[in-house]
Amino acid sequence: AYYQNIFSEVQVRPVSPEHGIPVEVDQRWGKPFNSYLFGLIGNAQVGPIYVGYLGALSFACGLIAFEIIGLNMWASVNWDPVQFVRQLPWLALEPPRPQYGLKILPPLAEGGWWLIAGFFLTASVLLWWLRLFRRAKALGLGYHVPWAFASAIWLFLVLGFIRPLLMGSWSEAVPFGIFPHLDWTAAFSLRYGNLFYNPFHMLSIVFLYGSTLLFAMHGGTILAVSRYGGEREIDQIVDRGTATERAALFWRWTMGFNATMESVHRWAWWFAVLTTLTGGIGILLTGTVVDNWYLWAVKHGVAPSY
Ligand code: BPH
Ligand code: BPH
Ligand code: U10
Repeated sequence: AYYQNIFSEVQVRPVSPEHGIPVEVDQRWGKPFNSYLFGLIGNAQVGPIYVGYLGALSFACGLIAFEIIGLNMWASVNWDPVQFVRQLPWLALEPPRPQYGLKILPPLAEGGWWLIAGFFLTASVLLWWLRLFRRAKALGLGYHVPWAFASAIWLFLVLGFIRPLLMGSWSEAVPFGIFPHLDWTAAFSLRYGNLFYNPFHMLSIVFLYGSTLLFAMHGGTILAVSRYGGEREIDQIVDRGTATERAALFWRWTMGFNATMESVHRWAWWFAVLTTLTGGIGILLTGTVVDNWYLWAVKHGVAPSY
């Protein structure tokens, strides 16, 4: 094959679109078309997309949550369209105040809408997880992607559901809104004595930054050996070629040890998964088991106690 990259690639544009392997229940939707721009960043063929009842339900629930949040924000500026756009980043849909505790349905304007939106958003995300699982199964894949997403959902549920349950109040949960959720994050850290001293926050940071480090290393490595066919990573796992050899040697020479064409993907998967897994543990412990991370750190000799 000729050496091809984003600049020299020949875009495949079949007259009749490629439909992939047959599936038992076929609910693919949309008339496929070719796009030059998509061809530059990936496959030129766009669609069909698999809808199915899980996808349709997930999208419907997501849309309901999105609408409830948006309409509440709009109502908060007296339905003024200009102010809605101007103040959008500051607008919020807040959870119920503490006096409502875990009440299922407080007045709509006092957190009721927040609970309804949260319900539909959670349903949407869980349905999306089922969809990932079912699509992976239909294609005969492993379940690595759905399990990785499950790790993200774990943190999502801890922040918005599990921890508020343990604390006995929905008011503990995160508001919907751009800056409001950032304010919540900062306030949370301050309230519990600086999250930097939470060892699970530390771990989560290690894995988050580690993920970007690994992504940069691996993306760079593969691009650098693509002239030897390195981007055909799977071929290179099964039948190690000069691209893998050089990639491995590069890292062995640079830092004394190296991964393999397969294991580097396991490194990446675990780093990403552990980011939200450890993060969720850290949040769950905050306010339930530990009330002040700074004092905790002093007590355990992590922070100095002058
Ligand atoms: O499918 C996915 O990715 C493409 C899954 C996903 C994942 C996955 C998936 O497989 C994995 C492995 C991860 N995320 C992993 C991670 C990391 C941890 C391991 C972690 C860092 C992380 N994800 C974080 C995040 C974050 C944050 C907060 O940091 C966000 C916001 C996300 N991930 C988001 C996502 C989604 C892109 C996707 C995903 N991660 C899950 C999609 C999902 O659950 O969808 C449910 C909702 C819908 C289907 C509908 C939503 C509706 C729209 C918001 C509104 C539509 C508007 C409409 C079109 C306008 C028209 C109406 C108007 C005219 C009125
Ligand atoms: O897990 C964590 O901590 C243990 C989170 C986190 C946090 C948190 C977390 O909850 C909080 C409260 C803070 N950080 C607070 C702070 C302090 C105040 C701002 C400050 C000290 C700080 N964090 C600092 C830092 C720093 C630096 C350099 O200063 C770093 C690097 C970090 N924090 C890093 C991190 C991460 C390790 C971790 C964290 N802080 C966040 C990990 C992460 O990826 O979180 C995002 C992912 C999710 C929330 C999962 C969402 C998955 C959903 C299923 C997606 C659904 C999408 C859906 C389709 C959307 C549709 C919406 C529409 C319908 C509207
Ligand atoms: C990828 C990939 C791919 C691969 C891969 C990888 C991405 C598909 C197939 C790589 C990925 C992995 C291996 C996965 C794991 C990676 C991570 C988790 C990312 C994070 C990595 C780390 C945390 C590891 C960090 C380790 C480092 C940086 C190496 C540490 C090593 C050193 C500090 C030694 C540095 C060596 C130097 C400077 C040169 C040699 C020096 C010595 C041996 C020391 C002694 C020196 C002398 C005797 C010389 C004299 C000294 C002089 C003259 C200086 C004197 C100065 C004085 C002040 C006295 O996609 O493909 O493969 O593997």
